[in-house]
Amino acid sequence: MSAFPPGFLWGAATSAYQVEGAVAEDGRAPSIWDTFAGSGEVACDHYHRWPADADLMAGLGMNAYRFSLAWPRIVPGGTGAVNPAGLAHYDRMIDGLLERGVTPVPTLYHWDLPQALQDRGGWTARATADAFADYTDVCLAAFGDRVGTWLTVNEPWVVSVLGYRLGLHAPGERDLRTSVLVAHHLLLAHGLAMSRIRARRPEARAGIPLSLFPTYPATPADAAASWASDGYTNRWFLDPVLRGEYPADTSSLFERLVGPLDWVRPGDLEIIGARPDLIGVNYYTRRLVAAAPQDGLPWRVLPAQEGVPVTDSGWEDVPFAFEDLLTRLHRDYDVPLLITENGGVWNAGPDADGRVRDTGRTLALHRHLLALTRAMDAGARVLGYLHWSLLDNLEWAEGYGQRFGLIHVDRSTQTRRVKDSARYYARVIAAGAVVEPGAEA
Ligand code: IFM
Repeated sequence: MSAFPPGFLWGAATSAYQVEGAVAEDGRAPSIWDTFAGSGEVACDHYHRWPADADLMAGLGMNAYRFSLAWPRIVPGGTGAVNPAGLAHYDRMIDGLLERGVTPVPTLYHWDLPQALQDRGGWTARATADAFADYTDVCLAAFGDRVGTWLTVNEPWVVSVLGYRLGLHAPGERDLRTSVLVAHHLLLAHGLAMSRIRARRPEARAGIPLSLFPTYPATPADAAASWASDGYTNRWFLDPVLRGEYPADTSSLFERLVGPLDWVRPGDLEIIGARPDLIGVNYYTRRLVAAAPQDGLPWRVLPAQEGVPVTDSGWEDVPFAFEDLLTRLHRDYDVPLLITENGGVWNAGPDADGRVRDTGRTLALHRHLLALTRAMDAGARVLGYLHWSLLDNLEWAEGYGQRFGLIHVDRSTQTRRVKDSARYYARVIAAGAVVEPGAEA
């Protein structure tokens, strides 16, 4: 493929708690992440510095920015009173992006659940999905005139598994049954939000960003385990959203492990399965799986394999899996795709001359974009590419040590430095085609 189609979105992504800071300003109430980690007080100070950050985006030629709206700023109690100052902040930011030629692509929920809702059961309570639908309505009424692309619930697999089975993310619970229940409520929240978007803004396009892991058997004998693991991480979310049903094999597995999934009510799957306009693809790495039980599940995800390149956080850097994923999504689900996250950790900092030579990211970006074009050549319908992340930001429980940004952020001064990878990305955007890395690598 020589060039990307007209209208292709080129940009980068962030989320509120990871970049904004200003956690106690303008009426924002605490979220579950303030309670769980409390490390987002300043973050990248994007709440105050977004105009300069938007200038940087525009300067790099980006025509889209994925950010998240903070529920605890807009409806601080989770339900009920709307905070005008919270709305005003995003109102200014959306206008500021549009003035710079940058399309706003907001995510409605990127993990910062108002603590007030957690106190009432959080995502274990079905009422939280209803509260999310009402909060979606508030956002649509405020921004729907200027926002044409909406993303609902970011990565329900990560929220339900890391937050409720492994205890690694807020709210830190460790129970498989609760995790499966929460996954259903997150999917229901997505479905209810979609119906509000359709009702208020039928012309808008909307979908759910999913964390998707292409999964491969370690040996031919591990094929069944690999498929089961794929059901757990990928199909459990893709199938209900795009086919209106949970995959039968994973349902049986869960029923065996946790008993009946009796929180699924009649009609839920019709709500969840109302066809979205797109799936947001968050892709980072593959999974290699062996048929050996681990942590209560009948498979084991293998560590990075010897000889396979890894990022600075140890994730295998395997662009072929990105291509496999996109062609598989096209083949099995035939749905438009928006790459809502792709990237990795490369921790390079400024050299003595102030330049950030993050060659690893530049090379990975180049190879992932080539994989993307191959998948598009094979038929995948891709609406845009939003790199994770715009800025070095708060990597949740990992803190600030993992740098995912195209733009370097000095933690003590908040100085921004455009990394070499961002300069390379700007050349791709300007060309509308995947150019070779040059001086950047
Ligand atoms: O930083 C996260 C993001 O919030 C959600 N997707 C994965 C990223 C990298 O781990």
